[in-house]
Amino acid sequence: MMNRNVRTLDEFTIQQLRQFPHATGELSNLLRDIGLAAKRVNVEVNKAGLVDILGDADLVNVQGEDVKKLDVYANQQFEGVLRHGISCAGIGSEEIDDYIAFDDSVSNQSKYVVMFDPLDGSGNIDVNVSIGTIFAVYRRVSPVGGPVTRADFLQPGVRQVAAGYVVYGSSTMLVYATRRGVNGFTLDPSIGEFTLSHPDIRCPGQGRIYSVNHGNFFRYAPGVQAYIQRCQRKEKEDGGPYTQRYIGSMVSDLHRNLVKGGIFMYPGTTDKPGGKLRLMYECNPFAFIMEVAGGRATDGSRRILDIEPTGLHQRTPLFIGSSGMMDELEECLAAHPID
Ligand code: AHM
Ligand code: MG
Repeated sequence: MMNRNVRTLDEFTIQQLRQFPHATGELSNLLRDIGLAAKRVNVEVNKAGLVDILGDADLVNVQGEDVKKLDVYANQQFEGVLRHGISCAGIGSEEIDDYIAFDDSVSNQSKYVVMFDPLDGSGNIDVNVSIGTIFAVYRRVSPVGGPVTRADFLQPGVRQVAAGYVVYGSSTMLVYATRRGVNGFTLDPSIGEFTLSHPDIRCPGQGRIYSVNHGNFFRYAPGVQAYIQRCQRKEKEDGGPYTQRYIGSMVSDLHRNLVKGGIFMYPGTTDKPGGKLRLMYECNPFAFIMEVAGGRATDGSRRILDIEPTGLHQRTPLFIGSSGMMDELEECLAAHPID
């Protein structure tokens, strides 16, 4: 018997919509489109070990990195559903050099643009580690009716209307945030629908997990090193050392820390002061989700969501997580200022 108390992603977004008499339903449509692409990607991710889709596609993306075949597939799925849907006027993607204006009579009527990383953590595909999709939704600033422009994409993260991620893991989940809250949906394979499993996710104010690539320790700024050591030197009366957890797949690391409490750091290093992660489709969406859930996100000095972007693919250091741990980090950074 179906449990009729379980709400699907569609039912949930439509219920939310009904609370706003003037809402057009465009955002619900958009989320449904994203959910559909995620289901298609999920099917391929799950059989990646079985079929020849696994492996390098002999292509290099705009960042000069190897692209796996599944990245290409995921990008095509997300681009396809958004292009053929009626709720998105254009996209930006980790896999595409410039933004794409769909520029047809239907898409030009839409008020939203979407930026996404179709398959983050793709270096982990070959070894069966959870990977994910990350997306950010903005209301365009150019007039509805015409093609979108660069300015529609280069908006600070604080202007996001919604943001979310999909984690293709032991079960597949879609988590999205609007200003009203963060909600998580688990894919129920028996009906092929995302169903509400984690309503109103709040990030615990104080966590005990820190996530960082420890191999880069000697390349981090002294304040970051001091914070890592502070995590390791926690006294017994404070519960002992914090636990270090780093999957190396941002969506999985951040999903865990969001639910359990924790801090995730991808700092700048001496050789890469801007860090690795991309502002527009990795850091901003997670910063938005984390803030709505009660946490914080900075680049070490600025709130991530306030950064004025200059390029679609720009990088930024990232510190994100439980507000209490962010406070501790900031004490350490302040005690070791960089001249
Ligand atoms: P990608 O976009 O090329 O997949 O890289 C992003 C990933 C994140 O998921 C993860 O947090 C980070 O790279 C790990 O980097 P590192 O191996 O340098 O610690
Ligand atoms: Mg990525």
